[in-house]
Amino acid sequence: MSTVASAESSTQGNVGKQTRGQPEVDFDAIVIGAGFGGLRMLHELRELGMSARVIEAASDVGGTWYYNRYPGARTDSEAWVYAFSFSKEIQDTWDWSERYPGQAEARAYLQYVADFCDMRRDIQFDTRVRSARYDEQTKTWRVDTSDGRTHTCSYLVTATGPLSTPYKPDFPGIDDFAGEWYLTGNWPKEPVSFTGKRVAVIGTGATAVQAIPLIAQTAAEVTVFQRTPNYVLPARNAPLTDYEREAYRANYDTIWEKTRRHFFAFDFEAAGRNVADVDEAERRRILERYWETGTFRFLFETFDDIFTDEQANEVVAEFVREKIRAIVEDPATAELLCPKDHPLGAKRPPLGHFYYETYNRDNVQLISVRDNPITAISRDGVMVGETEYPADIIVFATGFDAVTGTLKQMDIRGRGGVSLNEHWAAGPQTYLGICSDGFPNLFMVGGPQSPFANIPVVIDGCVEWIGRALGHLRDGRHRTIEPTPQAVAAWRDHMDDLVNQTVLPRAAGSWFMGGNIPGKPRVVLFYFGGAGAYRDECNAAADRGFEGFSIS
Ligand code: N01
Repeated sequence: MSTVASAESSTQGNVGKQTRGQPEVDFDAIVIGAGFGGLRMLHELRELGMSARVIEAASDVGGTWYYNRYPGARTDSEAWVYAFSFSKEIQDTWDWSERYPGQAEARAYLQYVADFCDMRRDIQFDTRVRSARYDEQTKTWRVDTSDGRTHTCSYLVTATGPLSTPYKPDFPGIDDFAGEWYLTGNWPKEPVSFTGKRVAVIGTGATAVQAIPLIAQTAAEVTVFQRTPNYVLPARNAPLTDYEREAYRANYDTIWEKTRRHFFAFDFEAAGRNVADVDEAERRRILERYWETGTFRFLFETFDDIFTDEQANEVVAEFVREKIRAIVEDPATAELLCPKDHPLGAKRPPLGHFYYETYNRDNVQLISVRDNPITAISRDGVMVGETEYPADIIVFATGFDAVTGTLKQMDIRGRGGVSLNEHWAAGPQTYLGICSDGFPNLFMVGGPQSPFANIPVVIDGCVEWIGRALGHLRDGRHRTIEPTPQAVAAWRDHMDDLVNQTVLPRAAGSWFMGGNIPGKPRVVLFYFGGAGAYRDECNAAADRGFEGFSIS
């Protein structure tokens, strides 16, 4: 394990200098974004002795934890694996207070890391990357930023996160709404008071599932507009004790090794059995046990065929529906909350903190907009056809233009001036989810076609691989790396093969497939072969001399 000591070496720009026979550039690398991905990448670049500038639109580090300040925002990963593994010192000195850290704590952790490693001197805040153009003559990137400046670099790394461009449906009438409205993915810094207010919440994804129980505690009324019910699994949050903190610190080597091998990058074990291997009584005992345990262990440590066998999936899905019917007192509301149109896990299941229990409150009502969609926002509330639901506050918990949205907002142009937008018009084109053909020396951390899994661990693998590629270029005195179109096409086919071995394609509207954004190409946006297998594939390509890449 590396330490942060070597990070003490300065990575100030090379302005006016020519380094290692390369053309004059301001920085070896420019990294876009100062969330988990950007900070981890900056550390890697320092380890390589490269100069770097991180450009961040927000006023501080944090990424998703900077913007998502909505009530109830917290991680769905357990604290000790929602962290960096590169520094034992950070592991030993940072104390997580809860099993699932809240937004403020997750953000404070990233601030702590940035300060511990003295990273801020290499981060330019309050600045947006407007465009980036690859110059074929000099084999460098020119990056234009919102402060009117242009920076040059040899390597451009995007670390913009898969869920960073919030999506708000374009309902007519919003401009005339007399109350307040908020978008969960861009929540104000000042606290929002719901006390005594009539609140409309649109959406029932992971964000709304976290926000609704808290909003309901102070609001006069909460009206939830649900288009698709989700399978909400109990989180079972709790404060962490000193004993627990000592235990995970003492076992970190094993924990990280497990996360690196696990399908979704958690420190979970495989169940070692399928649904059909046990009789009904044993099945129920296992499901009850993991329902009480909380976390996604319910999906991964109960049975191994939940994601691959529709019948097995349905058995477990029905168990969840039984739980919903048992918790929610009004049978009609319970039935509306029961997902029936997609298998369990085909859309990302949220973790709930008394989510279903919240529907037993007198001040909460659920409106299904599946068959009768929201048609407009009126001056006084939300219109569903001719029916008006009065509201003082509307909360849009309507998700993100996931994975590709933020990348496509920047005008990134590769060889021949071709834009990433044009190149990706029918969906992302990458090899390993890290590089795209026609875009030399562009790297993506947590980019499209990399795994959907516990993100810090995915980021770690991507960044290690990028570090390896940069080291290879430097050691071999090479200037550029770029995947071949053949490798990119094969990777896309591989994404389809992998997802088709699972139940995931059965959820038409999933943001995993671009299905939540009108007009977005419906293609699988992630590698669904498992985070461990992904690492192996990436490393194998590197071991074979960066097979699938042109290096010049
Ligand atoms: O977004 P979503 P999210 N009319 O897309 C509904 C991560 N996350 O922000 O399902 C009515 O899941 C939409 O309906 P439908 C996590 O990976 C992580 O909640 O498309 N409704 C859906 O109910 C998660 O999966 C954490 O039919 C409309 C909702 O809006 C991802 O972020 C916490 C509508 C959007 O749900 C996204 O979650 C929170 C319309 N016109 C989130 N348009 C943690 O780990 C959309 N909807 C802590």
